[in-house]
Amino acid sequence: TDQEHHHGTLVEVDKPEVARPPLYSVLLLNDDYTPMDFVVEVLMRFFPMNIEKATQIMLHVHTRGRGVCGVFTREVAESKVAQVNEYSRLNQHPLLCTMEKA
Ligand code: TYC
Repeated sequence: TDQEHHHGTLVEVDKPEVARPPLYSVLLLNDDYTPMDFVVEVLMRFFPMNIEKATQIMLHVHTRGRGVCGVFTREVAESKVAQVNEYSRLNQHPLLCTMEKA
């Protein structure tokens, strides 16, 4: 913005702005087979939250089909998705995690 300097001179003064990285929502998808307690365990293990919050999100996904576990920068979101899907496969559950631009 223009500001009045001494001697009545106008000088340009810009507020330094910090770039905010694009954010991504990490989502859990519902399925008919993954046990509810496994979904709650996954939420607590990979998205630090208490059992009450994890149960609330699990029930939201169960009834609505999908739900947001958290919002992260792209690289963190990609890492969460990979870890959750690997952990689910390892435990032989079809639970799917994905991400989309927030
Ligand atoms: N629908 C599953 C059941 O009835 C529970 C479930 C909830 C599965 C959330 C996946 O992301 C999910 N056992």
